[in-house]
Formats: sequence, C-alpha cells, structure tokens
Amino acid sequence: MRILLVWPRNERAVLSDELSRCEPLPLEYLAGALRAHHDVTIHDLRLDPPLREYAEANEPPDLVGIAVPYTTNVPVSRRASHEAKRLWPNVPVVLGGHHVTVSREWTDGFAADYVIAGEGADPLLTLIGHLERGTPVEPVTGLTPYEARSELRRTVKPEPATLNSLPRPDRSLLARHRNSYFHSLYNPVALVRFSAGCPYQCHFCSLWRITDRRYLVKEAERVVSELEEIEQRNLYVVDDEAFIQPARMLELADAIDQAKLDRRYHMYVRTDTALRRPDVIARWAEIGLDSVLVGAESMTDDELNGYHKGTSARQTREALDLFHSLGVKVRANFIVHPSWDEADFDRLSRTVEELGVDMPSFSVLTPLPGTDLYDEVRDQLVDDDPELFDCYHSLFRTRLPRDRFYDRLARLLVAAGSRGDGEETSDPSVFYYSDNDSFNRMVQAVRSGGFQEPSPPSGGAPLPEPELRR
Ligand code: B12
Ligand code: SF4
Repeated sequence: MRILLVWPRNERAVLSDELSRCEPLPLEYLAGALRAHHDVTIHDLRLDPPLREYAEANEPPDLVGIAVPYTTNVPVSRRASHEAKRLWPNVPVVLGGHHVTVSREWTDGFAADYVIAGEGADPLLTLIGHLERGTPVEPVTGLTPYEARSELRRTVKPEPATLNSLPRPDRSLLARHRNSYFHSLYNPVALVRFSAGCPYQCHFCSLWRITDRRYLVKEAERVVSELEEIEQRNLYVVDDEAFIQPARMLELADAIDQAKLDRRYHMYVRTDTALRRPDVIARWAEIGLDSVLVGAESMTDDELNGYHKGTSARQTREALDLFHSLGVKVRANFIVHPSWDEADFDRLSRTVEELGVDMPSFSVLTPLPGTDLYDEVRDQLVDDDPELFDCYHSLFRTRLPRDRFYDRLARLLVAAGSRGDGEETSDPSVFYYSDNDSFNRMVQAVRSGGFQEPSPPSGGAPLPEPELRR
C-alpha cells in the first residue's frame, strides 16, 4: 500500500516553527513499523509544499494518516484532513497523535474515516489489514471508525512493559530535512526516546495517565544501536522523565561510553530524582548531558502541593546547585497561575534571578485534555477554543486585568531574554530564543493575548478554517 503520513503546520502558534522545529518522531515510529511491507511517505507541512502540490507530482496514496499532535493543532489538522479528502475523495483518512489519544473533544468536523489512539503502529497495521482484505473495521482498543470515536479506548497497559517490542523509528524518510530540525540552541537536533511514561501524578499532566503510571523502557543495547544510526550530535530525549531507574541509567551511560558516542543530550528530569542519585547525573554529565528540563513549576510549597508535584521549593534550589556544580545547564519551567497578582509576578522574576536559572521558561496553568485538572475544571473554562491550549493563554479568569496579565507574562520572557553577564556566548539566556526577530514576535503575540501573525508558508497548510465547536 502507498501510505501518506502528514504532519500539520500551525502558522499561528505562539511558539513558532522558527523558534523550535523538531522532526515528527511519532510518524517516524509509524513508518518504522510499516516500511517493510508498504511504501511510506512522511509529508511535513512545516517544510514540504502544500498537499495539492504533492498530489500533482505523485500517485494517489491508498491511505492518508493525519497527525493531531497537540490540542492547539486541532484546527490545522482538521483543515489538512479536508484537503486530503478533496484531493483524494476515495482514499481513507486516519487520525492519530497525542490529542486524539487523550481526548475526543473537538474531534467533530474532520474529514476522516478512522481514529487511532495510543501507540499507533499495531492499530495502524490492523487497519491496513482490513483495508487490504476489504473487511469492515470494528471498534477495537486503539482503533475505531471515525463515527464511533466517542467509544474509542486507547491501550493503557501495553504488554510487555518494554519499548523494545516497538519497531525502531525510520529516520531515512526525512533525510531531506535533517538539517532543518532544531530546538533552541540545539541545531540541528534529532529526537530520541529511551523510555515512556511516568510514575508520578501531577495534576496538570496527562503523560502518567497514558501509561497508567507505568514506566516503559528500552534496553541499553537497543538504545545504543539506535543512537549509532543518528548523525546529529545534539539529541533531544523526549522521555517524560528520563532518570526514574538509576541502575538502568548507569548501565546505559556505560554502554554509550563504551560505544564512544560523542553526543550532547537535553533531557527531562525531576528535582527529587536528581537529588536522590547525584552520582547518576554526574555520570551523564561525563558522557554528554548538556542541559536538563526541570519542572520547577513554583517556588512555594503550597502551590507545588496544589499541583500534586511531590517536590518542594527547597529541592528545586538544591537540584539547581547540583546541576550547576556538574556544568549541566538548566531549563526550568515555571507555571504562571491565573490567580496571580502583581506581587506574585514580582516574586517569580526575583526567584528566576536568585536561582540563576540558565534558561527559564514559563507556562500559564493550562488544563490540558487528559489531565485530572481538565476533568475538574472543564465546565468552568472561560473559552472553548482548542488553539488556546498552548500554555501562553489563560483559560481561567485572571485576577489581574487580562491585558495586564499578558503584559506581565511577556515581561517575564523579555527579562529572561535579556539576562546574561555580557560575556560572549553562543548560548541563549532564554530557552526559546532566536538570532532573528522570531523571539520578539513571540513576545508580541504573548503580550497581545493572541497568536502569531501568519508568516508566508515555507510549504505549509493554508490558514485554519473558522473554528467548529465540539
Ligand atoms: C518533543 C515535544 C515537543 C517539541 C516538538 C515536537 C515535534 N516533533 O515537533 C516542541 C518543543 C517544539 C513542542 C512544542 C509544544 N508542545 Co510538546 N511535546 C513534545 C514531547 C515531549 C514529545 C513528543 C514525542 O515525540 N513523543 C514520542 C512519540 C513517539 O510519541 P507519541 O506522540 O505518543 O506518538 C505515538 C502515538 O501518538 C501515535 N501517533 C502519533 N501521531 C500519529 C499520526 C497518525 C496518523 C497515527 C495513526 C498515529 C499517530 O503513534 C505514535 C507512535 O506510536 C511531548 C510529550 C510526549 N511524551 O509525547 C510533548 C507534548 C506533545 N507537547 C505538548 C504541548 C502542550 C506543546 C506546546 C503546545 C506547548 C508549549 N508551550 O511547549 C508546543 C506546541 C508547538 C507548536 N508549534 O504547535 C503537550 C500536548 C498536550 C496537548 N493536549 O496538546 C505534550 C503531550 C506534553 C505535555 N505537557 O503534556 N513539543
Ligand atoms: S509533569 Fe513530569 S513528573 Fe509530573 S507526572 Fe508529568 S511527566 Fe511525571
């Protein structure tokens, strides 16, 4: 079968493609599972031409897969599905990705025939089997006809509890864009996954619910052989929490060391995980851990408890000291609470300075679908537009006047961006930085409480259609 997998482009995203554009790893995983028996194309609308140009130059596909990677991307993914149906009216369209894995909200109005939830490879192979045999697709775990999507269940407990059983991602299909994928100071960058899931239960996070708090791992030998296939030196490890199993991480570090892989890693880690085993972080610093993303979230224990974070403000300070002593840069993310007043914003600015966070980033508390927070507050949200679930908008009433709230948020970014000791350095002092105007445009969008002014597409899908409600 000819299978076309499409990654959408959100030209209005506050965090624009000019500030971070990473390879569509989820589609590379699917391609890895399909490629032995099928002819797979990945079409990245952030870099490739619009679908109509693809259609002019290529044979029609037998199946189109449209990714819905974020809730914010619902409108552009919906638009891409309509474009695919217009170009190839008789070709089935299947949706998949994080948003449809965790939620059925806003899934009306797509031009789709099937929906897949959870790890996509097995359900996609099942679907292809039905299409090849001409047998009807009955709703099963992880796959359903589009009309029956409200019944869709994802696989919550994949068996066996290892990522080794998944095919490795096929990176060859996007060789043409390899040097166009970057993330902050990591340019070019490749995305890798060593584990999935998290045993903690943060109130605002959906990731632990996807695996039912289980932690799925890839064995060291397999990780090393995947890394050996990657040319890029910069590696963004997308694990939800990379260091949960210290013994395994030491084993992996040794295996990477023995293989003499010279790489720079950016990884997610909790403060308490790092403090429990500083030796593991030190070992990873030796083999190339360049920066960590820490969910600092707040500097008050009350707020941290409210988020069910399970860490304390003291641990944040101690962990930052640990990382700095090891020469590991820290991107710390702080949650900006809609109930904040001027003094709270002032306090966060001071905290970021005092802690010496290398690269601070800020997220407005957002009830992302698939979280406990979302389930609790769904009916209290002040807006129902999926594009607003980007962590730069407030879906709650703000204590400060809205204009002032967004102005203070923008000021946090500006202050972070202008930090530094004046020394010549190629590293930014804010995580999403740019050496052109992109960061300023992001700040503008945040300050206005709106979105980016769409720039001329470098390929890309057309503007989102007017929003359809759920
Ligand atoms: C890397 C990453 C990024 C990268 C870029 C990713 C990319 N390739 O472009 C960057 C840093 C740019 C980014 C940005 C954002 N991100 Co982000 N990101 C991630 C992260 C950590 C990993 C994604 C990944 O590669 N996962 C690994 C793959 C293999 O897993 P997978 O998605 O589950 O894929 C499988 C299935 O979903 C399915 N599948 C996937 N696609 C498809 C398509 C089809 C057709 C089918 C059939 C199946 C299928 O099969 C896949 C293979 O088994 C996830 C967290 C996570 N664990 O997923 C957050 C995550 C996706 N991001 C999130 C968010 C909120 C954002 C932002 C909106 C906010 C922000 N302020 O950062 C922005 C949006 C940017 C934009 N321009 O629109 C949320 C999404 C929540 C939501 N409901 O929207 C997540 C889940 C993290 C979280 N906080 O909960 N992100
Ligand atoms: S925010 Fe991080 S630590 Fe908390 S549940 Fe999600 S992945 Fe785990």
